[in-house]
Amino acid sequence: MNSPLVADSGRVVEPSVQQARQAYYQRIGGSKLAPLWEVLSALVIKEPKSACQPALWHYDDVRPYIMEAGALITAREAERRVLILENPGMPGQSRITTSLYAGLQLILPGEVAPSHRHAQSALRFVVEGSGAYTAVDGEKTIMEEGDFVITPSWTWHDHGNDSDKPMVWMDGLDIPLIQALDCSFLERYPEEMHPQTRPAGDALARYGNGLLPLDYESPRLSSPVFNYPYRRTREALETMRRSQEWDPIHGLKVQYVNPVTGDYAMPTIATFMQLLPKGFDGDSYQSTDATVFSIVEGEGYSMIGGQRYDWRKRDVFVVPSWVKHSHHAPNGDAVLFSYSDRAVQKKLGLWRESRGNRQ
Ligand code: GTQ
Repeated sequence: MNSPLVADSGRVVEPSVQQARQAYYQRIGGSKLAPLWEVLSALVIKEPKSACQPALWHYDDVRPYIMEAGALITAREAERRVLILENPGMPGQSRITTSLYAGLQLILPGEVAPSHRHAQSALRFVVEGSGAYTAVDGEKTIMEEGDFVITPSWTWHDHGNDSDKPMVWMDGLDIPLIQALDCSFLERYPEEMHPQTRPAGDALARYGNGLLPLDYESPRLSSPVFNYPYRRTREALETMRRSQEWDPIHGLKVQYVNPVTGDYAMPTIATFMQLLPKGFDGDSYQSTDATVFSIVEGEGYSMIGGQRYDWRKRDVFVVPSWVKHSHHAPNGDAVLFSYSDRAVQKKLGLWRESRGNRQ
């Protein structure tokens, strides 16, 4: 206990000793040094305690602002016309959790968001509209509500809308993670659109049918399937529900996988879809991966850190790391898409969960 590296936390320190220490800190500060014992208890903590706060965005509240942006700036001018979903615990930091970014992107009919590529991986989760596209390395995919679309790290991508209605999707990117690692690169394609080199639907046919081309080896860590259509996911859940095997916390929950490796579909972001049947009254749960939820169907509420958050179709909410929460769908079936940095935490052997009792 008398080791010089143990701080006198909670104990009275003689003013003369305190003064001597402060003077010492000043002196070593000049040599770019600092005493660990003054900060250790804030650095290595007993359990996660995040600046990230629980938060919810009702789509009905946000949509008018998104449409207003459509009148103020073009997709071309903005490069990406997106309203960032900023966590209220980390204002100005362009993040929804400590490691992940979320935004709502608008593409109006006839618009194109020009082609670029970057180190950051992105997911698109379609919230409203039908028929707009994302092109990834020369292959277009037409997007529908509930589709989960990937633009892997360092792949060329542009977005466009050939339909006659606005399209809004949620962007999920690992921007804060790449920021922490200082490994961001960006390149703009010399033309607005990357040339189309493969027919639409090629990747899904090739890699998304429980088949792979003979001796296939993937050129990248991300799934070669870059659109996981909601129609298929929903159909799978509907068939699976017939066995009536409900998890008391998650309902019926699936994870999107890379068919080549069986790992999560993206190297840094884990993605999930879950069905809560009418009357679902979930048990409490906590995990180390702060999670962003987007409601695809239905309505209900979640208890997060003892507070109730009511949600309905198209709303977004976030649960911080290690905060106890539970999901409830008293009035009808609900379907929730979610994403988190679990893919990273698991690779590093850090991920933990605790299946608790009712809150
Ligand atoms: O579509 O490439 O919301 O680069 C933020 C950064 C979307 C995109 C965002 C991006 C993109």
